[in-house]
Amino acid sequence: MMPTLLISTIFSMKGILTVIILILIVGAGWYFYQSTPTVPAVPTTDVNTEGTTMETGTIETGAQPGAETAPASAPAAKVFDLTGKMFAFSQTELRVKKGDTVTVNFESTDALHDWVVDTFDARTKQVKPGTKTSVTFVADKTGTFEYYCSVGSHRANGMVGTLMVE
Ligand SMILES: [Cu+2]
Repeated sequence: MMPTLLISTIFSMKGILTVIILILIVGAGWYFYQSTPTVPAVPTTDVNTEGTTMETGTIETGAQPGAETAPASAPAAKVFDLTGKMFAFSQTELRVKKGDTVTVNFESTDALHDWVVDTFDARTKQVKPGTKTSVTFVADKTGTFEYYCSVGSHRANGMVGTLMVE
């Protein structure tokens, strides 16, 4: 009789002790949870508003080579209509801004020609007169790049032009 009573008393005390410990753990956890400081998660935005005016008057902002921030102006879609003949393009200079999506619509007026810029891996099909072709690419580098006709010796004969990415 006595041993049974003793054992049940010990068990019941253990139970009370367990409950107290649990309350302490939960309470401590709640305290730490409440006192955790809130981390501000708002990223700072560094907008480059620096603008320069180029001689043409059409350039609103200068491209920043190697800059980490995006250009102040949004990239635009630029479309050029060019024709080609022996041995020249109808336009010998194209100007765009870095990041622009450039589309060149090309047509030959005499023989087989195409329009190529190696740096941007931009290349139209070689087309005969009466067939239109086009190529679209993103001018993602600033600089001056030669475009040319890759048919025969047309390039060597001066069928070239300059793409300026500013
Ligand atoms: Cu050609």
